[in-house]
Amino acid sequence: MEVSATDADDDVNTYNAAIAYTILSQEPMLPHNKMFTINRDTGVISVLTTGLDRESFPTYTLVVQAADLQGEGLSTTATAVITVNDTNDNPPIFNPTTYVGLVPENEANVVIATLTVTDADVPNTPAWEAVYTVLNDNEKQFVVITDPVTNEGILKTAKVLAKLACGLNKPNRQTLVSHGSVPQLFSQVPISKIRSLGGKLGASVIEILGVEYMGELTQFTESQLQSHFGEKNGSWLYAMCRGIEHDPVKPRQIPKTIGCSKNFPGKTALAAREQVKS
Ligand SMILES: [Ca+2]
Ligand SMILES: [Ca+2]
Ligand SMILES: [Ca+2]
Repeated sequence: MEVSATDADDDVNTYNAAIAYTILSQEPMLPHNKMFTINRDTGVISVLTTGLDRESFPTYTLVVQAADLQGEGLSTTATAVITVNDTNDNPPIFNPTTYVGLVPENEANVVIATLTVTDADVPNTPAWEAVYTVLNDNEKQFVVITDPVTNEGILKTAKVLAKLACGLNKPNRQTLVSHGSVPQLFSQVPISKIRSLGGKLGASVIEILGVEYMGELTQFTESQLQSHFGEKNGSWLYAMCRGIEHDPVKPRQIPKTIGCSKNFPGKTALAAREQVKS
């Protein structure tokens, strides 16, 4: 930052216009009373010492003096307000550090616990937003998504596999799928049975790659899949066919419309009002 002052006096033959800058006061005077310095001749303000901490003191106000006669003459003051920019110098901290949750077996996408962290950096910036990772979940049975508003972590059961497993032997039997059995399971699961592969993307995967079952996708490299279906879809397919899903589960906020209809073709067509009533 640079402050400047002007003086209308003769600056060639006298010191009447020779301005010298000084800092008169600093607010707050913490952690030291001389956090900043000003160049006497140019008015450039710079940081003098370490210790600036946005989390403790986000702004400083300096009263700066400009005096002619090289600092000995007539003077005027100005105010310099300095804002300390945030850096990511605070880790997120779990509070509490232990959570207990209950979940029915074989249920997909069920909220188990809400994890809370605090981070002293500026809210809603990358320095503040938490990304949660489950470290000891080798079978990828759980996902944690970050609530974008509260920064809380929502621990859930993983989606696709669990959902697939609970649909496999409906309605009378349940199926447990361990991560190790994914290759065997996926060798028999048609691509279109996977959530979000039931439509256009799934159809083009089947057509372009000439495959039928989910397990067949493991023969392709991630970049091969990306070259056909785009970076995002490619990576997703690469992970998905191995039973890994990183895709966040988004909380549903707007109720989706539910439609229901029945067709009565040919002979069963309802032609008269009476038929509809019965
Ligand atoms: Ca800090
Ligand atoms: Ca910070
Ligand atoms: Ca942080």
